[in-house]
Amino acid sequence: MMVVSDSRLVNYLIGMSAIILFACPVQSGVFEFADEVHGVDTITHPKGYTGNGADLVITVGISPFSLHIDAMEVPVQNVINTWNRLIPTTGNVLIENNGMPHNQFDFESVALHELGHCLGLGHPNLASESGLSGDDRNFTKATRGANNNFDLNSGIDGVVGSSDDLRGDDVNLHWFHKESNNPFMLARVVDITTYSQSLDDLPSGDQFVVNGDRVVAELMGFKNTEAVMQQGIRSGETRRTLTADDIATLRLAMSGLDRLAGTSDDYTIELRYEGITDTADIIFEFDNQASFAACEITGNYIDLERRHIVITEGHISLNTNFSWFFNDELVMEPLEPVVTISANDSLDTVVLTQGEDLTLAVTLDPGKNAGNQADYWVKAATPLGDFWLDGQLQFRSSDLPIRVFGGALIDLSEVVFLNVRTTGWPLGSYVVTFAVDDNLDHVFDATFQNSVTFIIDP
Ligand SMILES: [Ca+2]
Ligand SMILES: [Ca+2]
Ligand SMILES: [Ca+2]
Ligand SMILES: [Ca+2]
Repeated sequence: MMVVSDSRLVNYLIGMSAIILFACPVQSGVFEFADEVHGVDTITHPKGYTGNGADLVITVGISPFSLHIDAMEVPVQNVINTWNRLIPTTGNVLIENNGMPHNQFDFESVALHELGHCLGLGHPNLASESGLSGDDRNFTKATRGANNNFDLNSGIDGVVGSSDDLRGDDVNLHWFHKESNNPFMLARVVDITTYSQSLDDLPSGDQFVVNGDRVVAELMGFKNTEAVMQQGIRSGETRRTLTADDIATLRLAMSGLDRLAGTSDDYTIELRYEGITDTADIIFEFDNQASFAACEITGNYIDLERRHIVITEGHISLNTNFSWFFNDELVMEPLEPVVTISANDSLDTVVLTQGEDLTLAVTLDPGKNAGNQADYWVKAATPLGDFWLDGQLQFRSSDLPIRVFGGALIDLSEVVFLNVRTTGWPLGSYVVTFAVDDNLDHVFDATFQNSVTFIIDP
């Protein structure tokens, strides 16, 4: 096994304007170790990957020699959960009303970024390791190319890092979605059939690869959104959830040596919190070995010819000479969707006298499926057979399912869909079911459902 000649120190430095920069000779959309030396299409994998399909477990701990040990425990667990979930978000940059003081730096946001480096992800932007300054650091990650200089022209829109940038002979390092060149959207399949580094694969009209910078995001219609791996965070700001770009890069790695998803060399990743220890795969430590925050990694080639490197060690250093904010709220796992249906405000069986009023209502907490496309259904099994609520909220008798609605799963606090007098209703038992699916295919799956029974007595 060949040892990669250099380790990488990925800094998060601070500029005079209080803008933090994640620095170092690295590169995500871009992978660590992707450069002229190791190959621009080098893919770097988390510790433990051998080239065979596996469910990797990567342990994460807090050094017993660190300062701020107690305060770090909650946010370190939060960032572990965030990387485990791989949920793409927009609007992830919070500057106002985020529960932290303006003059402090959010440890959780910085920890999320540094942990990404320890998994093999580099900066999608040129960043401070380019030696450039100011806004030039926000151009999309590339090598200098044949003229040995960065060619930096922000194009007609004047926005650095967007699709009209003119980059001369610079060689792109950023993996992009071939169809969209949009780092804020996640393709269903992520591998080399859908993602590329070659400018020839850009959508027609695009000049260069877009990176997940916040100004570019705004230009593309996504407010307050920035890739977590983008270098640069301000005091008083939080960035605690991932974007599509962060996830796409990791998923590309997870497609394995053949760079194709769905084959036998694919792997999954589970980060596991080990508590206070100095023997985990990745260690957090306030040891003042970084000017602000940095992840030091070393790697081994597992496939030199196909340019695959695996991280062997990750150490995240932080500096105590800054005022840090430690989130003390453990982020709960988003749960499965919860649906309820009630009859006259009761979730249990209700007995009514014929002619009495009946109110049926539903609630939906979409949980981790929020925003996913789904079929919605309401079915009533009655003494006269099955009825289905249709798109006009009318019950129709049908032996085949009829859908209420198809679209995104959203939070419904309480929606009353029937409020009637039961005069003349047949006596007997009625079971009404509210169901949502984990898909939108017009087929009644009832992935998540709840029923209520009411009985009409004389
Ligand atoms: Ca531009
Ligand atoms: Ca150049
Ligand atoms: Ca594969
Ligand atoms: Ca369905």
